[in-house]
Amino acid sequence: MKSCLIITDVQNDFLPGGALAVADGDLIVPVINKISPEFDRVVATQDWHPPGHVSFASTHGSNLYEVITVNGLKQVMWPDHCVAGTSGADFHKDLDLRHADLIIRKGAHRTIDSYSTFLENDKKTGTGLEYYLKGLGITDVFLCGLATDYCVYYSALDAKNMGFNVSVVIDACKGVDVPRGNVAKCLEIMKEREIRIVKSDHLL
Ligand code: VGL
Ligand code: ZN
Repeated sequence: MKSCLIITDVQNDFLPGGALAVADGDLIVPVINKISPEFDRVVATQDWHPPGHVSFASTHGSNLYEVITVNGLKQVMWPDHCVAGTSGADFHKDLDLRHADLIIRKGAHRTIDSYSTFLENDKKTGTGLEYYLKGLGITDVFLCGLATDYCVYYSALDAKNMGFNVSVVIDACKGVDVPRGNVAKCLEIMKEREIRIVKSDHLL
């Protein structure tokens, strides 16, 4: 077995005080720092949107958290967040990235969102991460970060479909829970797909 930890979107805009803050999102930072030396490889991701991105309510004049259809895809209307190069898109200042081998940015195309760090929301356009990991002989992918019910969830499903053994380190994740109940629903679906839900102290 060869393992990789994927640290998902631990960025200022998803943390308390940020544009799309996940409640208690900062509490996972020390947990991630503690586990990250335990893996063969570590990848960190950044949500990295251009101004006027398709996922921003402001782009369409829509209400926040409304779901609209754009180019045939359902799209949640988020507040403007993680605009490329802004402080909101920076990693949390205490996130220890000394073990990170690769930083991958996603959602950078104006007309398509990318929750998953493997495939954009059209489920076709790859980010290259699948082949990076397969090229290194990684068999087991562990996911942590933000948000449990969006980027972690869609990344976990894609990783499983791509043939990796997949675990979500549940105490190293926090969800946005939009709409309410979404985190619980996503956890159920992940368990059905044989994605393991593990605790950080089982990895140490
Ligand atoms: C995310 C909503 C919008 C995430 C990204 O990182 O889970 N959620 N963009
Ligand atoms: Zn986003």
